[in-house]
Amino acid sequence: MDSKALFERAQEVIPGGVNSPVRAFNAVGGTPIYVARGAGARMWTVEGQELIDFCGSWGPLILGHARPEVVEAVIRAASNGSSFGINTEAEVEFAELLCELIPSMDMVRLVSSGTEAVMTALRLARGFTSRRKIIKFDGCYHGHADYLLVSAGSGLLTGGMTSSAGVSPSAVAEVLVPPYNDLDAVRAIMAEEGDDVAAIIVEPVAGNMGLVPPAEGFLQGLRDVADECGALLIFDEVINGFRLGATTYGAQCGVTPDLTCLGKIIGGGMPIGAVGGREEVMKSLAPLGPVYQAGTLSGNPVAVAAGHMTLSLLRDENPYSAIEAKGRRISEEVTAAAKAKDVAMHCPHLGGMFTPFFTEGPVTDLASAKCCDTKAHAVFFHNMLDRGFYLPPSQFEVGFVSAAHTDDDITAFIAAAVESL
Ligand code: KE4
Repeated sequence: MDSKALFERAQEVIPGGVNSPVRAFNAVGGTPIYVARGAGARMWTVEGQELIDFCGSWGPLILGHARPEVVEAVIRAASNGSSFGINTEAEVEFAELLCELIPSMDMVRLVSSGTEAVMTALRLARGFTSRRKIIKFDGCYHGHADYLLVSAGSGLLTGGMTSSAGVSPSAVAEVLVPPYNDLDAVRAIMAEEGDDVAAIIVEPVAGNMGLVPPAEGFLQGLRDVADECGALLIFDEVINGFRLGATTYGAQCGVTPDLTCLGKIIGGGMPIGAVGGREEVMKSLAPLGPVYQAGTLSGNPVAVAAGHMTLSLLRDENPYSAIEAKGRRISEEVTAAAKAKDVAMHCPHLGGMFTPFFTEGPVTDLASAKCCDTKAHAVFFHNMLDRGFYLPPSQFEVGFVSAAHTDDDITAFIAAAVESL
């Protein structure tokens, strides 16, 4: 059955035909693809079209699809039982590995998604500080918990929404939303409400309005203002974690958060999330402390096996400088090609993360991201897809180079991008 027929069938039984809105191709138009299998940097659609994948399942697949060692670890774990709902040695070893690789992480709680990790972190912050307010940034996306669906990025921004139906005004009344990279706006909020702000949560490198790195001094400024007001600083590293090195972005940039949320890469493609940080804060979590949190499949042995193998390979193989070099090539050569063809597009990168922004100006926050010509992006997306390259189907997401992409893949990508502009 081809993608078109599958999508028609899917829409009969799944809302919008998808299990996550961004997969519906609404931002780029056309029928969404259906994938039959993946291997390394490639995926094959149900029609048999070979695609070089630069979405990487929205980030988890930094080692590429079906990395043999990860597959074997999953098979080995699953053959011993998929879930027990009671403790295993594997989850202890994985928690120890996370705390070994992330200096700011004294303790960690495993969950099953990035959304769960963020929900837990914010409940922890409110419980630990006995405060109610949260600061999150315009255009950052932290999963789909009610109170975070306010001026969020990713699928909401892609769909032109800034919040969601079904979210009660009271749920978001205590969420304050300054522009990303605007430290003065944060200080102004803190001057008014600082004594009731439980936490500032931020994507240290924003990835849900496209790639928007922190301005010089922004993260340290957040650390300082959080300390001045007694609020916690939470780094949502669901995208950033293990992206630029075998640790967190916080560890690499030298700004230490109180809590870090993880997901994506740490599960190696399996459902996993984690929240960890200062022991004093983490010990507020049940059953030790008064902040409740739970999960049937938390610390699931199959997901933990995939994550442990993935992080071990990243630590031992250290593919990051090779990934960065490939990301740099894409950024420099695609941006140069757009300039040469007088196309209003530039393609910043950070490590293996990149976004082709269809706008003249720099993108430093949500307002500037919204200047992008999403129609031009959609044309580029399909031109690339027709040439066998799969990018995230949204202007407000990030493309990912993996350890599985070869130099030839990058050369071919750039050639196709030049033709597609
Ligand atoms: P999940 O609940 O989807 O595992 O994680 C939520 C989340 C939290 N924090 C950040 C910084 C995130 O980027 C995400 C999820 N990312 C999106 C894509 N940018 C997931 C794709 C989708 O929603 O289908």
